Amino acid sequence: MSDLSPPPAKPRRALGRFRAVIFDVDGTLVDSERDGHRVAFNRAFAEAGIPDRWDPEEYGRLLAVTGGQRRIAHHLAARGMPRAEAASLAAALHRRKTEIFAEMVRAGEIAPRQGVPELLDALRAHGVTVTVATTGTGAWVRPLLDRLFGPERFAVVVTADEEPALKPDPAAYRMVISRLGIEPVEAIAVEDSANGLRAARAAGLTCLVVSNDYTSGQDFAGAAAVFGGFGAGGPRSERLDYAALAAFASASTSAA
Ligand code: XBP
Ligand code: MG
Repeated sequence: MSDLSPPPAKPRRALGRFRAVIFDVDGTLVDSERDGHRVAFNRAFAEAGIPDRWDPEEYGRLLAVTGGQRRIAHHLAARGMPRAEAASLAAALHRRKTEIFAEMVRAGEIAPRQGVPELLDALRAHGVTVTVATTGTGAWVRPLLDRLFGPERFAVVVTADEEPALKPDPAAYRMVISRLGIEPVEAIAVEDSANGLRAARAAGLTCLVVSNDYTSGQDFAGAAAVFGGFGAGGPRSERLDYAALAAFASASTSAA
């Protein structure tokens, strides 16, 4: 599952011209930001005797800065701390935040987005290779994926540990593609945010966006399609389930 493991066999074309689906984690596979990461950041601040607390609105604005450590450093610098001091305090706070969040994962406090387990099960049943490209930290990403979706569910997992250039940089997507031994046009990315969409597009991928409360007002120009959630039950254009994904893949394969 790590990038040190042998590369997986080249995925077959199980979804039209596509050989793999690459999922983002935060906000896409899991509902992790408002009641997860935000809470862990605030606990780390409290433990360190720092008075700052991020409420849901402020945290929503801070999500424009990807990566927890960069987010803290940006916040500290914006409230006047010298940059070098902000960077080193951010590193220490983020180490503790990562431990706290990993503990929340172990305690079962982070849930998949509704409809995601069903989509992953259907992709497995149809033999589609699924992978992950995230800017999150490996220490919590890997236990979270194992706990919620089962061990070995994803053929490749690239986190900030393997690729420190964070989204909107395309590096994490490029690493997944290269490890699969496929071309960018052969993969579909599933993202929740404009930063993630930019990363996927810059890597040359087709990108579907499934927005959430924090991201639904963002600019998704360049997305192949935008959905409001996962699962069946709503109008086809509003929810992403396996049938919608297969219909998209088939239409996009005949158009190519
Ligand atoms: C997620 C992030 C992460 C998380 C916090 O963005 O930017 O920083 O908010 O996790 P994406 P860490 O969904 O685009 O990957 O504290 O581990 O960075
Ligand atoms: Mg995301």
